[in-house]
Amino acid sequence: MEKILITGHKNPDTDSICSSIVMEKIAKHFGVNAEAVRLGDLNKETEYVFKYLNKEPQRMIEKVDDGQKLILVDHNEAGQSVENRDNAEILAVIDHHRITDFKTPTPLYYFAKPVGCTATILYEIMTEKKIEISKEDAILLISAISSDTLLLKSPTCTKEDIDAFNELEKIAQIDAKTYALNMLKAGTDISDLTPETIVELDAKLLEEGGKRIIIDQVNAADINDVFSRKDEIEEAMNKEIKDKKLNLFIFVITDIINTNSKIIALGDSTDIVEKAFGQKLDSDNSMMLEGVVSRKKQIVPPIVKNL
Ligand SMILES: [Mn+2]
Repeated sequence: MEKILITGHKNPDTDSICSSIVMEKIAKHFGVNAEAVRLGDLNKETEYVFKYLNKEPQRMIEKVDDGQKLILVDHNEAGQSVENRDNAEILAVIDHHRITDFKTPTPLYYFAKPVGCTATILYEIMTEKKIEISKEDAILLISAISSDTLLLKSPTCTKEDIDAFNELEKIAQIDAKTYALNMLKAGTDISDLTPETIVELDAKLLEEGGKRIIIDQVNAADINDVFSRKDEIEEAMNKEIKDKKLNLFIFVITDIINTNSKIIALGDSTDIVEKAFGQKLDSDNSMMLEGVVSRKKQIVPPIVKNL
């Protein structure tokens, strides 16, 4: 039987990796010969999950053959998908992102919900279809939900995510909050990364209102763990500004314990940041943003509004 591949997005996060694996189980339940694959290396947070489970992650691929049948999880935008997707056949999408340019020549299954995490949608499908959720499935899903919602504290988190987390905790039979905090902390260790890597780790380019802006976000258990490397990080930011002709580079350090963020802003358009957040940058180019943790909901919108 022809094999169907399941993939999350490029530069995969915990949701893309864990949801692909659980989706494989759901597909097999329906008699589909499916295999979860990944499009990149695991980050340290996701590595923690696999060490905890004493499990090997799925194999990595870069591109697919013409005509390959695919199931996409945790993304739908072509630019985030596997190479050669245009010549593949998409059978299903399970996602929680905006839809801007999605087109297929054939009918497909499309499961989308504006929840905090793809894993929450998978949990709901499994519950509805009465598919047994093993302890390992529960831990994979808890990991994804905790990662995407910053342990249920991000404004992207919904009641559905919280309900799923609580039910999965019972199945996993672990103290899910303690587990998830350790997982998030494992992901904050960037001590062995170069500043050039750090400023590219989770960088998103925004091109709007004639401006080119990069917003990069890193999580920290203590903001000073990262802020103490400010000089070398600023040097790398300035290089990016020059190389990529940026008007603004915003580097966001998010405190996962106290749920606030400190930003460093450089470029010729830092006035946008001051207008967006209604405060002046300190003389060291930084600004504290109390209660701000979500780039998607709390940083991008005020920036775009003030372009
Ligand atoms: Mn996600």
